[in-house]
Amino acid sequence: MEEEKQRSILLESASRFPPPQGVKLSYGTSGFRADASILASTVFRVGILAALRSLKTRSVIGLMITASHNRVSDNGIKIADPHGGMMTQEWEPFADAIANASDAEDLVQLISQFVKKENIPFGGVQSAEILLARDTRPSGEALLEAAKQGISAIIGAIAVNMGILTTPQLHWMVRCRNKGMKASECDYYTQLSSSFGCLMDLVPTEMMSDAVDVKLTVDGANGVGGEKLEELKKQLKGLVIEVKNSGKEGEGILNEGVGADFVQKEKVVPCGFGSNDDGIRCASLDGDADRLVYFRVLSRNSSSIDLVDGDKILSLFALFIKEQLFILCKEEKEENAYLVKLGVVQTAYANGASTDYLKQLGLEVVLTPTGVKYLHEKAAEYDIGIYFEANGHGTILFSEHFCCWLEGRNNDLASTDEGSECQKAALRLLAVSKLINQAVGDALSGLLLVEAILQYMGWSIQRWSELYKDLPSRQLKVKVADRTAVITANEETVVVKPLGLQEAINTEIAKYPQARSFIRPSGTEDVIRVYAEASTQEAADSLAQSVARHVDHFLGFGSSHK
Ligand code: 16G
Ligand code: MG
Repeated sequence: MEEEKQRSILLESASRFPPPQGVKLSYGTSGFRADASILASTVFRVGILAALRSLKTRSVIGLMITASHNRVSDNGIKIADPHGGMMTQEWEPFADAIANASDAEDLVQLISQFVKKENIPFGGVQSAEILLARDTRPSGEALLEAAKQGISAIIGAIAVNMGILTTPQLHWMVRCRNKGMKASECDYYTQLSSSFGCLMDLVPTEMMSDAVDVKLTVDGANGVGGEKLEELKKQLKGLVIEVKNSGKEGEGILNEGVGADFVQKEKVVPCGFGSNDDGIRCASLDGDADRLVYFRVLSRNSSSIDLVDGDKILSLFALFIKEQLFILCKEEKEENAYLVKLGVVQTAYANGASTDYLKQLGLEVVLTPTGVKYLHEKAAEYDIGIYFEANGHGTILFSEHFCCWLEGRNNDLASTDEGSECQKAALRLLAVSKLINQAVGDALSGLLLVEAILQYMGWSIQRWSELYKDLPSRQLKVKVADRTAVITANEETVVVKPLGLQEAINTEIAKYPQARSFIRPSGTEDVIRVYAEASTQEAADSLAQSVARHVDHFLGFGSSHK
């Protein structure tokens, strides 16, 4: 009876959201993304999916409406699972199936089958709760309404509108709610500012020099990050932040010539920055503030920058964590010693010089395919797992087990060795575990950690940038008839299909010293991406060009190798 009622509610509400014609949607690396004008039905359906996910996991689920660094006219939707990470990959095929269901009948049929297969308590026997948020895109409000209607189409499901948030804020809230911890936006700012304050209080006095400028200038991509950073900075001591491209009326368009993606890919200053910023420390966020890169404007009369990308943020974090672990453990008696498993996770896009540097530090470095869900999963296997994509998305994960051990160690030290270097190291690591977002990469928390570490080291951005010298690289994209024709292996470093393409790439690579190149189908656009790295920029450019030509020859429109 209840099930009948549920079916008819679903049928009735789904018929109000007909799907767009002739479009095939795919959940992709970061949810569904498309031109906002065709997304209402998809968002409505993902609302249903989020409610089912909440029923199945008996936990709070998050639903974020954003298209991150993409154009302002695009939008997208993705789900945060109970632990605050991306939705489990096991549900992606179902997400694809319901997004592409041809009509309301078809949709309800798919849902009924899935609910039976997954044993989901359906028809009002249990309640579900979904936290909803959106970025600043104008299309967000109407899409949020569509998501709410999807959620309400499941009996017992409640949508809680959290308003405009950064993606990592929503993920953080979902995680906190499910752990029974404080989870409001205000709690988020308090946690970040107090753990940052703690790290700043632990900066050695001899490092409190003038070498590190207290001022940081941030490009907010004209998105939600700028607005939230203005809020956060009110609570910060010891750091002066100027936000440009904050998204205020008249300041510019979201992601247009601004933001972390633009700065990292184009390697030029974002709009609003210029000769007056020569030499100073600058950072750039992306449209939903889950990516962070730093840069320094190079000269008074050009737009060129010294880019400090995700790889260098990772290296700075790794260096700091390793040092604190060393201080913490060096005096431990051998029989008590706990061998902390520290690991670093990168993708094939990581600059070869960064991987060499990390290995020289004696760290374990592993690669995964592109996409946060893969890196995050791998990093979670360590006591402390640090992951970053070169594009600036990343974080540091601390295992529960390690955090408990660290709390215990700190308590012991507080009673036996209070104020010692060793205890300070324990306190720093505890502060980092609270500052850095445990759910997902977060530009705001990452930025505070960078700032605290630079103060600790007494380093300018230039000194940081000199940790190692990036190998010149080039990225290109090639439009092809069918990007799914490319199959890769070994964390995307080798092409398995089409046959013969990898051999062609190898022949090109062999022409240049210290060269590396790989291709992969994009997860967010209909293109094949080409990456090349070599000892000079000319060589990297030319290698990328020749690999792109092979891709076009094998797969381009009208190619003979299908
Ligand atoms: C998405 C991914 C990002 C990845 C990028 C690659 C998330 C949250 N974001 O933005 O990790 O680097 O896609 O894009 O997973 P591509 O597949 O188009 O190269
Ligand atoms: Mg983003």
